[in-house]
Amino acid sequence: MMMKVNLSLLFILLIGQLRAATADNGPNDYLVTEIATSLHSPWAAVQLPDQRWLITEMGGTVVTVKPDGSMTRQSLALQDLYVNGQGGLLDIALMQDFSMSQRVMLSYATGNDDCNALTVATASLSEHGELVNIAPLLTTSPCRDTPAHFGGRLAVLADGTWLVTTGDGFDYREQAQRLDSQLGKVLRFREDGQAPADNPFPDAPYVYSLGHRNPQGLASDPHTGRLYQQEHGPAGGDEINLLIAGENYGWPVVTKGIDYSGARISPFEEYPGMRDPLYNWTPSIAPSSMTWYAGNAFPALRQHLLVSALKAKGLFAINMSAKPLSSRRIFATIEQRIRDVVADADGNIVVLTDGESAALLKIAPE
Ligand SMILES: [Ca+2]
Repeated sequence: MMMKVNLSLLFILLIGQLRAATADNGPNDYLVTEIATSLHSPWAAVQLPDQRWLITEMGGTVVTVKPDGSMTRQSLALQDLYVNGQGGLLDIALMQDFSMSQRVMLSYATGNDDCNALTVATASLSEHGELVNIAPLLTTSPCRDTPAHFGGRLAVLADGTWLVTTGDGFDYREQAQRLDSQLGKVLRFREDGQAPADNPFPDAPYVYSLGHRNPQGLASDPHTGRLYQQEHGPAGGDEINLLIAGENYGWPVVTKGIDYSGARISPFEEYPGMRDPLYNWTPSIAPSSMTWYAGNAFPALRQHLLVSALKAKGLFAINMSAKPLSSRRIFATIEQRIRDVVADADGNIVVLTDGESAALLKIAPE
């Protein structure tokens, strides 16, 4: 009798563990289909209300994919576009009033090998499906002479103002701490390119936060309005931060990563007045993009941040209502460098792979 009770108990415990394991690893029953292939070094994808996709390619082209799968490619008239290394056409995002205005925001590198920067511009989608009336709004200063660490991620806030992340230019890490430089910052600007009057630093009107290395993820929880930012660390020290106006996120004074040479960048893993990351990946996964998942297709992923990774080749999920936070790989059969992650109108998860012959993939429940 005693034996039987123990076995039943063991059985219940085992089932409980199996369920926990399934829930932990994320959805197991999913189907991956191709929305588009033969994309050339794509950087970002956005779905329009009419279900078309717009995909930026770093060389300065935008691919439009219709629901029937047909593709067109347009070379954008981007004045002074700088294509080299990590530079090129980067992000695209829809204006809040896109349904009426058909306007989008773009980010791209401008300049040349000796003096380059990040530029943000607006454009309009014509009735022929082409991006026209491209109007630059702002260009970061000072310029740098490296083809690396441009940041470039755009996000619109509930009040209609915009954020753009800027990188430290790789060789200019000290400037991430200086308010007279726009390198290594998150900048906030109005749709007309002006600085909002309520930005935190009167002497640096566009700066929203400082102390960043190469941030390429921005996401917000629509219910709480909390903003999350993600950035590439050096060797280790990739971060997710709770983004708050006026805060200093530490780079390069504080980092949990080390330099590629193996040298310590900083003796400090924390420092007074500098905000710790919510989550840190060491070793690095190279986080390229991030979205807050609120869709219905994968209920187990609601309240999660989904993070795409280049180096770690895949997709990660962070349950933002768990304590402590932990990151886990999801959809493990996707073993490719991922450049962007978004959800479509049905809550399916859509990822953009990286490289010269890349694809836009839809992950749907099976
Ligand atoms: Ca930091």
